[in-house]
This record gives sequence, C-alpha cells and structure tokens, in this order.
Amino acid sequence: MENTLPPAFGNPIYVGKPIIDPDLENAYFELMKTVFRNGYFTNNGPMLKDLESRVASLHQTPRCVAMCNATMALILLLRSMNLEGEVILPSQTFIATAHACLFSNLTPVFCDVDPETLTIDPVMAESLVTNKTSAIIGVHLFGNMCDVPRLKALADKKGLKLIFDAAHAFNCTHGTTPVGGFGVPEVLSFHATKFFGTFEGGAVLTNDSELATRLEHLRNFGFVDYDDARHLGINAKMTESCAAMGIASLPMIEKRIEMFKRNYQLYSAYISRIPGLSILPVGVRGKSNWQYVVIFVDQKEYGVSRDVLYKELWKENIIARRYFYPGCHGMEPYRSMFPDVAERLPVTMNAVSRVLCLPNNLENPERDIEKITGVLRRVRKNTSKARKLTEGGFA
Ligand code: T4K
Repeated sequence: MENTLPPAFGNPIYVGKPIIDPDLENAYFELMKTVFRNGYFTNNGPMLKDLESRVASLHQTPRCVAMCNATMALILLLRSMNLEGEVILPSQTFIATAHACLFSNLTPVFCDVDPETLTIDPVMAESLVTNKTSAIIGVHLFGNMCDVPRLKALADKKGLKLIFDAAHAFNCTHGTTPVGGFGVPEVLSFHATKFFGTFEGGAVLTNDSELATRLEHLRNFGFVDYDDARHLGINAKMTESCAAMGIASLPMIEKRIEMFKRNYQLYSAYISRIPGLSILPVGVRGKSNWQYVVIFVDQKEYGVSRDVLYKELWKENIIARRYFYPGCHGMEPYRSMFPDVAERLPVTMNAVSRVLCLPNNLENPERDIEKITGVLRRVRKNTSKARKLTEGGFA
C-alpha cells in the first residue's frame, strides 16, 4: 500500500480541533476587558455566575455549578453523594469516568453497552447489581443519550443513585427533555475539544439546590463562609477567563449545530457508498449536537482492519481517533484489577476494535469531507486490488 503522493492535507486535521466561530475572538476579548475592569479573576466571580445561570436556563435546569473541568465535577459529585462500595458504569467511555470513581474510593464495575447507541446496557446493569452497589453512571456518548427511563426505573427499583456523565451531551435532549432535566445530576464537559468549550471547564446540572450548594462549597476548599471550612473540599473553581469564553460562545451554538449536522450528513452520504464502513447513528433518542462522526470498520468487507486504516489516515495528516480503545478495562489500573472482565463486554470489545472518530470541525467541509472519504475509498480499493492480484496468483 505504498503511496508516494503528498499527504491529502498539508497540515494535520484533528478530531478535537476547538471551534473558533467567526465572531468568537472579538466577543471573548470584549468580555475580557470587563474581567480586567472588574479586577476579579476567579473565586465565584460575576462571569462565573452569569455563565452558570445561562447554562442552567438553556438546559431548563434550576442549578448549574461550574468547575475547572468535568473530571473534578464528577469526583466532587460522587463525593457529595456519600456513596460507597461499587458503581456500575460502561467501559466504553473516556478514562475520566472510571478514574473519578476510584479517586472517590468507589470500585468501578464495568458494564457492556447497547450496540445501537454505545450507551450502557440497562439489562446487564441490572444483572451487575450486588449488595455493595451504590450507584450507576450512564454516559451519554457521542451525542447519543442513554436509555434514561429504563435506568431511572432500575435505580428506583434497587434504591441506587443515578448520575450521568454528559460530557458529550451539551444541549442534547432525550425526547424533548434536555440534559439536566431528568431529576438526576449530570456532568457536562467544557473542554477545548468539546461542542461547548471554555478552554478547560465542566459543570454539574441539578434540580437539587442542597446538592448544588454542597458542590459550591466542595469546589472552594469546603468553605461555607469566610474563615469557615466545613467539608473536605478542594480547589475546583472555574476562572473568570474560562467563564468569559463560555459566555462568548453561547450565542453561537445553533450555528455550530447546523454546521456539524450538515457535515455529518455529508459524511454519511459518502460513507454509505463504501462497503465495509458504517456510521454511528446519532440523535437516536432525541436531539444531538452532531459533533462526533464515528465510523465502524468491518475488516472482512472493507479489506483491512481499523488499525491499518487508522495508520493510513494519519499518513494523510487526517488525525482520526480510536475513541475509546481499548476501553477503560483495558488500561491501568483497571486491567490489573479486573483481568477477566472483557469476557462480559462483547459489544464493547467489538466497538473498541472497530471504531474510528473522524474530524468534523473543518475549514472547508465540502472539499475536506470529499478528500477524507476519498482516502477511505482509496484504502479499500488498493486493498481489494492487492487481494485480487494475490488470489489470481500475480503477486
Ligand atoms: N467523560 C467523557 C465521556 C469524556 O469524553 C471526557 C473528556 C470527560 C468525561 C472528562 O472531561 P474533562 O475533565 O476533560 O472536562 C480529549 C479531551 O482532553 C477530553 O476532555 C475528552 N473527554 C476526550 C474525548 O478528548 P485526549 O486525551 O484525546 O486529548 P488530546 O490532547 O489527544 O486531544 C484530542 C485531539 O484534539 C488531538 O488530536 C488534538 C486536538 N486538539 C486538542 C486541543 C486541546 C486541538 O486541535 N486543539 C486543542 O486545543 O482527550
């Protein structure tokens, strides 16, 4: 598969390229002038308060507690709920979800996902409940929501807490209910690579005002007032400059959705014509933000494995990602803690060996998607040509 042509892209194109809308820079620097005028840079400042109230109202949720990132938000949420023992969660997620459990002295119990949406399988989740289980974490993945009603019913039946890692689900809905509106706490990520980024950042959405207040204390060393720390808190505060980035970005989210949706549909049309490749449907249970373009490689039909295609794409400066290979259970410390757990995760194992995320924030979408899918076609064509030659005895 030697290719002597220059790469398809002169510079690398990334899956997680931050979204820089045409007016974003100006809007951000205007707000930063206010930050400087205020002389208030962090610690519950006015930008933070403003961002929290706007994000809460966008998601029709009473409270939003912003933090320095989603990982800290998950850790503080788990700690604030006084959980102990085991927590059931999918292995097909970013490692932060599992690390947040272990950091909170909770044992992660990995569950398989459903093949259509790659979100936690409620039937298997039920079978994993023991007398040590205290909670379930569902992860709304790649813009697809978990089966919220079934998970809620399961948590109620077994007397468990339920939370959602909604890092990928800013402005998504289940049916018509927005993330944050299910009566259970949910954690958003505002990382630079996300649909809604504040450089670094995250937040808990909740309708429980006591929980929200506890989280506000926990993110600020446990202080409830000057000179009065009452909990084991930490520094998980969001700065004013990050909050300003969020406020500047909010008016742009509808345009972002339009752009990502158009790109997804374009990709989908090309990919449907390439045997051996398929695209993960998004928005299966409600409204998506369409940020992720996730494809599956069927080696038998496509001719080469996902990993060979991955390398070929990188040679072309298309920096595709294998999210979330090899699954949390395949990385430390979980690999050593649970060496046999893969046996009960067939859907996860299949997904992590076939999945590829493609760049979706592109300079010139029509041209770039044609080029990227052109590479996908070429790799297959070269392989089937080579295979025919081998089978015909010419190679
Ligand atoms: N739960 C879930 C389900 C998550 O996906 C995440 C985070 C979390 C929880 C935790 O949220 P945070 O604590 O981060 O708020 C990246 C992000 O760092 C991570 O936030 C995200 N998920 C994950 C899916 O992607 P990596 O290890 O893949 O990062 P990295 O440095 O390889 O960047 C990804 C790609 O983006 C690269 O190919 C380069 C490109 N990039 C990145 C940055 C930061 C840019 O082009 N520009 C940039 O500024 O984790």
